[in-house]
Amino acid sequence: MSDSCQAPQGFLEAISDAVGPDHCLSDPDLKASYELDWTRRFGGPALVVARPANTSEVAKVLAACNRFHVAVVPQGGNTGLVGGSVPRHGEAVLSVSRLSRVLSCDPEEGLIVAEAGTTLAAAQAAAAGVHAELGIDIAARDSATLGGMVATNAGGIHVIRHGPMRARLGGIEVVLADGTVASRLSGLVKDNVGYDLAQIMAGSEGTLGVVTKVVLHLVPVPPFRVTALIGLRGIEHSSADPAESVRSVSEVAVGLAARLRRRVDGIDALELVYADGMTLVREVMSLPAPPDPGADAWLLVEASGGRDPSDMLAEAIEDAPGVTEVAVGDDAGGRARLWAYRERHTEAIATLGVPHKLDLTLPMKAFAEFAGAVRSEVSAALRGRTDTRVIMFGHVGDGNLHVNMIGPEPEDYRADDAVFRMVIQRGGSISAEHGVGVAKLDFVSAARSAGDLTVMRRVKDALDPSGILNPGVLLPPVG
Ligand code: 2HG
Ligand code: ZN
Repeated sequence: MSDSCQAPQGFLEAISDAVGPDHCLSDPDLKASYELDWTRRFGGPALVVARPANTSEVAKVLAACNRFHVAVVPQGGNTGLVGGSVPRHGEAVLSVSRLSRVLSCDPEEGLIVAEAGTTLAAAQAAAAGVHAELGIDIAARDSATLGGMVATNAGGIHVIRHGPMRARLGGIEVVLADGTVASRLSGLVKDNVGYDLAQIMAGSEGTLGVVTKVVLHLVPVPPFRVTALIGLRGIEHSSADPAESVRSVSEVAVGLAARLRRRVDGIDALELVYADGMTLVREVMSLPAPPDPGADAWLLVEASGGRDPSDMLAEAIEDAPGVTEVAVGDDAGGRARLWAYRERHTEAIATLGVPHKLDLTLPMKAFAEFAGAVRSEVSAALRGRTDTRVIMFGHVGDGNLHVNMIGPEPEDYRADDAVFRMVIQRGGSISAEHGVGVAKLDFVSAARSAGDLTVMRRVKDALDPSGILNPGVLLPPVG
């Protein structure tokens, strides 16, 4: 296996023959944007970047990598946050960015078929053209690609209503390590003929094959959609101790989220931001004051359906413990203005430095206690280092909290490990929606049973016997 930037003789010619010389990039300047991930924490030199235009070119690239034993990293929009889609040690990069066509969008069948490099935003626009939606949405929609979203089983803001990417999948086309094309694109909802190819690939992080086409289920555009941003203050503890005040307002948020789900039909999103993140986002993005600018946290709720959910929402929010002020958006512009406070967190945090991003799920009963305890555990792990900023936000409706830390060096894992241990102790997940990549490799064995890992390894060995596909990602080394 080649693991340096020295290509085996004849390999670059084979790639150039497969994709054409213009799309076989070996110039360092041309390769640069494929070599570093979005966070700037992960990356390394690529042996070559291959940019195939279609499935048969993908098959040729993979067959060449297999023949020459060259490791290959599949890459979509390079918006991954765990180092799973960038080279580490001189692997080849296979970018699907040129596979970007929407092939069909059929509201009668309720299906969209698109190539893997299609951005989420482009697929959403195609769906909107037939008065439909995808039922999945993430802040990185303009760059994230459908293939990458399948590979990471991306989640996002509508998971509580429509599930993560694997729940949206109606079919797939994938190229295996040896160039074999496996395709199941019928999109039939009932189709029980054996193993489910799409589900095997969802969440496999480029270790089993390269996704080339994706079939997704559509949902109709609801006639009514309302978003509310709700200011919250902690009520059960004094706010003298910052950890207790985070915990207290988190308890309020978890309680309100549960109440809204009980009382309001058609909840699409339940998102949470805290005061420190709100202050940062407002400063960096020059956003106006939110409702109750002095609140400890804000819950963003969105609901939609065949009837206007405004009254139901107002009744559920009224008199709810800890609620201070509310702003409502019921048209596209008004909703977008409220979403900006939540969605622009990632960009705002990136202006502070290279973040450590921990994407976690907690059981609901552990969410508030965990959020209150994170900062002291991080500080203990870093032995009192005081220049670390911890900013949390996330999808409180499904227990998914994003813990961002700025301060520790990129390769300093002490705080990451401490937080992962906290999550495992509380029965949570170390990867909610971003995947494992290289960032969480050390915790996979703690997060999965031995038998589970054996199945994963055997599937990997069967589909990629030479181990050329994204080695070092998702599966921890044996032993
Ligand atoms: C989001 O929810 C994304 O906006 C990114 O999952 C999370 O930046 C992050 O930590
Ligand atoms: Zn998220």
